[in-house]
Amino acid sequence: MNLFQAKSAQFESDGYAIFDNLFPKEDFLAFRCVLKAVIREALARAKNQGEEIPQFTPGCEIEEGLIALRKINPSFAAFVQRVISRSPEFFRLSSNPEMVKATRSLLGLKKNSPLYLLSNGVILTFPNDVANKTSSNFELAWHKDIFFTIPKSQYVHIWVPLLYDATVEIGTLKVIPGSHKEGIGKQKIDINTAYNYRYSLDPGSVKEVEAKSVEVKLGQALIFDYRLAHRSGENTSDRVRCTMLGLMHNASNPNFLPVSTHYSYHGQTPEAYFAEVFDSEDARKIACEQAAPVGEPKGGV
Ligand SMILES: O=C(O)CCC(=O)C(=O)O
Repeated sequence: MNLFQAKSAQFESDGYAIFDNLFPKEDFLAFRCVLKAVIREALARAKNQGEEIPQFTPGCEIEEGLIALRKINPSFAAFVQRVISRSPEFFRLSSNPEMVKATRSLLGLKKNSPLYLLSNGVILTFPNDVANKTSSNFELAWHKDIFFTIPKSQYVHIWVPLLYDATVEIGTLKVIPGSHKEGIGKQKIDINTAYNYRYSLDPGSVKEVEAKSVEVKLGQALIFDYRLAHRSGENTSDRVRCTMLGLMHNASNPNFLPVSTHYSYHGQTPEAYFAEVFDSEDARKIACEQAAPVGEPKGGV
């Protein structure tokens, strides 16, 4: 049995598999450097807006600066999360060729079968901050992602630590091994909550005693079946948990349909800008209609 066959057997029985040494060290280093630069940018913005920035140890932008930013205003941490999630350094990690190869093998696909990446983003979870469930602080209850993405699609879920090993203390992912065999499961919808928390598993249907915290080392990738029940662990460390989240859909599946996305501009929309520059009534009309955002991608970016 070769490595991919062994991983596929585990994926089939438990619903997940961990792959080792997928990422070159320099890709993590490049990501870390850019993350620090984005944090410095957010700190400068906060300062320009009159916020008082606490002193922090030089070089400790991630460990101290990011936490300080979130305390000043969660929107600064959200800025960091949104920018780093669209950085070339993150895209390089999220389309790592070895991870793509592993995905094709788990989905039983051929070498060049088309895959479709969706919901790729960086997830930040702040230490001991469970009460603040916002887009810059992920803490999800038991769920499956089936209704968060393309209906009836076949895909894998990818979860990768980006800065440190994902230990129980830093709040690694919890899963229920084998729960993918139950399919969609018993789910509930809550429309009075942020989008990331909308769909969850009925607590009575979750076999909590079978839950397992899956520790994932830096360099490894956790790849799991789209039907696997999973939830966030609690970050009880003093560091920010920073992970890659992404879905890889099998684009050869007959039910697969690519999406069109709507952007939320978190400020002025292009039409409002057009109206400002050209004093256009038509652009102003559209800008007013856009007052409410249409949809959000998973990950809250
Ligand atoms: O990283 C986490 O804490 C949760 C991620 C997750 O469950 C998801 O994206 O579906």
